[in-house]
Amino acid sequence: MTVTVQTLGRVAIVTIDNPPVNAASQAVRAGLVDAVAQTEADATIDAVVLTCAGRTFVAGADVREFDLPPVAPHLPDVIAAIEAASKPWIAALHGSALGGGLELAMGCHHRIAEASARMGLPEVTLGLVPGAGGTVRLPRLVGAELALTMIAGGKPISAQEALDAGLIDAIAQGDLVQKACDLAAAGVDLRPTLVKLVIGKSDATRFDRIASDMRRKARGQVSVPAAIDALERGLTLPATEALAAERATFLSLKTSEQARALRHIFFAERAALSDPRTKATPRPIARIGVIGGGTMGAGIASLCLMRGLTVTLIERDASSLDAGSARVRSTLESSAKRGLLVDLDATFARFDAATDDSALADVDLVIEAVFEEMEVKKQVFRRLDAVTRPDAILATNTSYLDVTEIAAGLRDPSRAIGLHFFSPAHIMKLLEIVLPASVADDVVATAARLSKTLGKIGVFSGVCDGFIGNRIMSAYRTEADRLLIDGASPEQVDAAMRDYGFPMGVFEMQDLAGLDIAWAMRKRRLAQGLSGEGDIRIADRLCEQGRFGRKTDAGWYDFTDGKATPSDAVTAIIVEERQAMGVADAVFETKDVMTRILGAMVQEAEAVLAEGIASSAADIDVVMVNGYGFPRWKGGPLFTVR
Ligand code: T1G
Repeated sequence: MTVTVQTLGRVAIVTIDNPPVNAASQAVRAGLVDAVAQTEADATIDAVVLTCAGRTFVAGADVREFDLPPVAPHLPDVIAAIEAASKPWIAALHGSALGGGLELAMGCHHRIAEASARMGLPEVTLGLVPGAGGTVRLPRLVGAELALTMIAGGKPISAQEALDAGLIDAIAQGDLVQKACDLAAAGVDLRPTLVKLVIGKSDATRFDRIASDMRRKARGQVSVPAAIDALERGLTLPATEALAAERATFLSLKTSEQARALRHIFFAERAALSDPRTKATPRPIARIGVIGGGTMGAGIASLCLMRGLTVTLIERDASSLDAGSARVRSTLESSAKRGLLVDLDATFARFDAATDDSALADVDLVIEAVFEEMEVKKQVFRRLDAVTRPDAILATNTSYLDVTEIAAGLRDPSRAIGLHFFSPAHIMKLLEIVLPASVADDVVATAARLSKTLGKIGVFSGVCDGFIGNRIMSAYRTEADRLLIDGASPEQVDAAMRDYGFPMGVFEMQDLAGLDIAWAMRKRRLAQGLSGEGDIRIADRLCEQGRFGRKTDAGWYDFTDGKATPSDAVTAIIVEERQAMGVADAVFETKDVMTRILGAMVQEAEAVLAEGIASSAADIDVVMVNGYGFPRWKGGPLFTVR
């Protein structure tokens, strides 16, 4: 049974039990309609508590139903039945009350939550708007401005924020359901939520300013402006009219291309680590060693500390160690300032640093983040082989080197794996888990569980030059250079990519990251006999002139007071290279830019798939969306062609 009704004195307890997240499936909705009828007919019941079994309150409508025609009873009707009940309903919230789950709770007459509960309307992240009254009831409970940021931003708020705003009536100290029953037994009123709204002139002005800012930031996305429009109707129209308009918008967006793309990514992210080897028993991981306290090493160390692990940082000498430790401390301090870290002292207590490898004698896993040079990495792995426990896992953070070759020097290569973090490691969600042929099944299972522990979106990759993401990025970056030779300008390419939905274009990105870093990488790769990135030397020539990007006020663009402008010097170099390659000047259509860029991405992605480097097209979409700025609401490069 997905919905059961028990009684405690004169209080009915309605429990939803639909694992894993109590999604409001058709069975749940039908069960709730029956529960309303049953409690209304029972003269011994004065009030109702609505709760959920398992780890969370209703986490939303059942997204798996969205590709099917809606089946009655529909959630808005279930909520209306609860709201119209003659006996007060109290929602008892734990875990995440999201989307339709929060809408269901707002249809109840009162709400009480556990301190750790979170509440939100994330529909815009799925290309939708709230479809069961969220844009009408939420502003009536928390006010227009917070409703706007919650609905258009899609991010949940904490129980304390909800209490302060009036979304919930109390935070339960102790047993949640018992507290809710006590509240019910003490007598609560049938408080309506669809009350008339009055918005003051100054509030309306603030609202309009925030709304226009959110519309601008959501450029290219359909759901955010639609959600703001729905909220504006919720604030101005009679509730019934606004509810009907909201539902119509939700139903029309549900079948939209962007909603389909966002559902694809939602499920793809959760299906990514489904390799059969993850069924092996993972090794326990509590103590991590990190070799190298540079940007990546310090970021990885900070991430592991923030996620509750114990970390030993190793550097080659005292000054590098001090610098690395300082990077870790400043990352943790800034995370604490942003409320991302609760107990700074306790976190620091789990951190130590040493220059002697013997400090790694008892770690469960080591991640090396040293210089991207094969011999350097092999030497580090040889050192680790000598000092770590035989069952300790050795991971390399290399972004493109051959993990099989790095592992080959070990007495037991089966304990080696690649963990390719993206900078900044404590923020970027993507983790490429690179699997050499020698890796043991339980090491694969351990890496998959570590990815979850670290809050990452993990994707398995085979061993090749650049794995999945860097290999595809290298292909479209080469195509972007070819576009310049064929007549496009850097600003044309960047503008086209931004219009498509990338946060910035490929040349702007290089100016931000620093052309010298990629230049050094290209020279190192050539020195190691690895392939270059095509035969076009425009970027090399910019570097030879010291044009490294923003940091030198000149790169693909000239920078004046931080503002980028097209550069005549760059244009001259492009023309020279174009002529040297015998290409006549061509006028380039912006629409052709993305055709070529996407084409190069898809071609390389298909090769990555065909070679078995990625285990599915969906995995490639997850990598490109979460690590390389591919617009999420497009679903990923391969989703666009399938
Ligand atoms: N519907 C169906 N399945 C869902 C689901 C949902 N809403 N949410 C999660 N799952 C599955 C998920 O696919 C995975 O399945 C398992 O549950 C665990 O998820 C009408 C229109 C709640 C914070 O957007 O944010 O309501 O892989 O790995 O890390 O206005 O799940 O095990 O087979 O993410 O602990 C709005 C989406 C829907 C919330 C838990 N709600 N979910 O995170 O577990 S639209 C959402 C989450 C809506 C109304 C509108 C998270 C979580 P499997 P998980 P987690």
